[in-house]
Amino acid sequence: MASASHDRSYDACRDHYARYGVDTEKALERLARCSLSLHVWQGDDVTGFEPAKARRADGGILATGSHPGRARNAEELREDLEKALGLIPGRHRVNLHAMYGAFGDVRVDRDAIDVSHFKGWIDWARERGLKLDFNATCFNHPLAASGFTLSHRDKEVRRFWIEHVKRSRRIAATMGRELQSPAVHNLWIPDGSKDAPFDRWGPRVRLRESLDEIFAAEYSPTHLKDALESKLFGIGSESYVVGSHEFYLGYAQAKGKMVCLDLGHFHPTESVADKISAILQSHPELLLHLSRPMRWDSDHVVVLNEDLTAVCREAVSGRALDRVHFALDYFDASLNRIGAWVIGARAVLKALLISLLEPEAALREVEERGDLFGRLALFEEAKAMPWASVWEAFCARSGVVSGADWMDDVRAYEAGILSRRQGM
Ligand code: RNT
Ligand code: ZN
Repeated sequence: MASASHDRSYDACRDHYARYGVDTEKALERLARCSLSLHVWQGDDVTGFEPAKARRADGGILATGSHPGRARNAEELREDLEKALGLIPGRHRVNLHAMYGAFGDVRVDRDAIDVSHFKGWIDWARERGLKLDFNATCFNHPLAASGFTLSHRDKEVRRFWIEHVKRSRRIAATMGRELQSPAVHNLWIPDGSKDAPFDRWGPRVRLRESLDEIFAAEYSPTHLKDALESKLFGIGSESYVVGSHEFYLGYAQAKGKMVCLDLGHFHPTESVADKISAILQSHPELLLHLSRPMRWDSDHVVVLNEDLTAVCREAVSGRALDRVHFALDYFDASLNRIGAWVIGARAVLKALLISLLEPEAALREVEERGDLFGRLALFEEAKAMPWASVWEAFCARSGVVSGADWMDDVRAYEAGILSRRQGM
């Protein structure tokens, strides 16, 4: 009975959209091909699995909150990811950091990691038909405590991190080859200073040289895609960030790499959405880190808001969905972590769907005629179009619980599994 009334509401909304020249079936078909990269670090508060490691803010990254149930090892993290992925319609990727290897009780420092430490993840991904992305971890480590890594003035510290990133890229390329889908390797480093430096040049010269060394190893683009993530400021790098947006934009363009735009890494009034059509004029592809800044780069759980929809609309209206990689990047330890994944991922998919359902032809037509009233009116009408019924259909067809019923699943998992995890 529920599904009959469900279908009726979908049929009605399909007709509604058809009046604006929008084909809901096409939108659903396109949405099903959008893969998000789900970040493992929401599941364990960006801690990682290196032995005997305290939670440190080196590099300015630290999740706040103390909700019980954090994943303490790879088995728990994978179990949690499976739960979350089961509540997210579509086929998605999993995004790892180097600190999530299986290191056992042995101390394997970051300059000694190799693909053997990630075999468990690759096997797991293969069994479940998932694809992987990867990140070097240049924070949460004593050699990052000074606030400098690849741009450190000490050659030995630079050597350590160069080796780490080289190894991370090699691991990523192996993942891409084994799972037959290029892994995106994203590089974010915390380098910068709390107070105003005299020399803004030296660290940037050293970063460029370190990157040149790192990227000297070439991999097939069918195995690996490199991205570089800038930041405006961070905890401990309030006044100067070596890898600024301009730095990486120029470097990436010169070297054929992608830039990564994190929604929390720009001035609060700056539109990341507006950058997409600008950057994609001269860059083939782009990585997005979907996050929700709250006054600053706070990494709150992504929700369906105007910023998110604006970014998705740019990728859709520019026919650039195949050129933009959508990765989630936030970490909130104050609430159920599986819920945090699902809320964020569903929000992005909804924003993509809303964008795919926009009355594009009508909007283009009024804009081309210079009908400014018509354009504004259509924008407003579009906001109230019945996309929710199409979303319900998407969930139903993907075999995923729709509406708010998925909340019950998360609560049952919390009661049955998460609550048993002691000793955080
Ligand atoms: C930090 C960057 C970076 C990290 C993750 C863990 O400001 O956003 O992307 O959040 O790599
Ligand atoms: Zn990020």
